[in-house]
Amino acid sequence: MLAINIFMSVPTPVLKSIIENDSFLAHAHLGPDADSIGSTLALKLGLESVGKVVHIYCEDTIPEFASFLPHIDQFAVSTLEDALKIYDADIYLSLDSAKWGLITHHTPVPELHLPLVNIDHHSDNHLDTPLAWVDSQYSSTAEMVFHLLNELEIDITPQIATCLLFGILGDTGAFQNLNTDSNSLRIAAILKDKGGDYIQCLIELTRSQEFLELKAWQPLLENLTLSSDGSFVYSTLSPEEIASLEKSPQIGLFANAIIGKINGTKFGAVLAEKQSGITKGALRSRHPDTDVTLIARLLSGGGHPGAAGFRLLKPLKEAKQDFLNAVEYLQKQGKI
Ligand SMILES: [Mn+2]
Repeated sequence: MLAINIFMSVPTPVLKSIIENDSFLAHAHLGPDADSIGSTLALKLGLESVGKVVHIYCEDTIPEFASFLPHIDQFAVSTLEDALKIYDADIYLSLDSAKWGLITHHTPVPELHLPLVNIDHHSDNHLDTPLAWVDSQYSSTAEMVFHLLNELEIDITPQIATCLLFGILGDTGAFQNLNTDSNSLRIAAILKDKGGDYIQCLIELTRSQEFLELKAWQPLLENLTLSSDGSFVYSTLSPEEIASLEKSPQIGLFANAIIGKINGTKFGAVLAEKQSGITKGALRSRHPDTDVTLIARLLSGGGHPGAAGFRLLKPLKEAKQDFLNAVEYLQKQGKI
């Protein structure tokens, strides 16, 4: 069907378990994102088009930004425990979820009593099952579901295409994250050709900032400081500044939008003391050569080379000094 080189590699046991069974139970993970929602919904719509039954649920509420997706109301709000009692399925499908802590808030995790199929693109996936397809070469679980539907010879309708595009655009940051590769770009093109609503996905994911959130960035922009050598920027937000705002800003959103995007710099940071005596920091690099996890680790944090964070049990002023000391230490070693 596809005259392009797209490597398909759904393991046979996973494929067989889907072909040979009729009913499935699947979740969107806690704090559901575009990839989790889009890939789960696309797989449901695809499998139902060939006569299978797929129940989908989430322990958290599905966020507003996904409300435009076709059949989004099919997600039940339920705990894993209740979903297992209510829905009598042959197979439990786990998508985009590296651990049980992303599937249920509750411990201990209830016994499944049905086979678990685990499809995920996180390299640190810990779900234990022989029916696993875990491969971090894929940008998103939505990209994996695209291959799965193709191998099952299921027609990708415009509705399915929209759900998959939503997942790919979500996890690649609209093709700006480093996980964007030629396959994710090619598949997105195919999904757009199949009638996927690319523009609506873009609007929901990249053009829907809350007005009050942006207004709350005012002190963060005011406090934005360029380092003396010009190689990085940082900004801060004090408890007093937060108290003067209508809304407390999400520093991750500010970091994504501003902090790793300043001309001439290598990276940036934002530090905020939202709770008295606790300072959280978000780090973003501007170029793949700069690994901000090096800074995060010195501040007992972690993350990805392009985006990392830390949490210090210190007031802002001290935390800022720790951050500047960590940067200076790494700069002297030539590491950043
Ligand atoms: Mn994902």
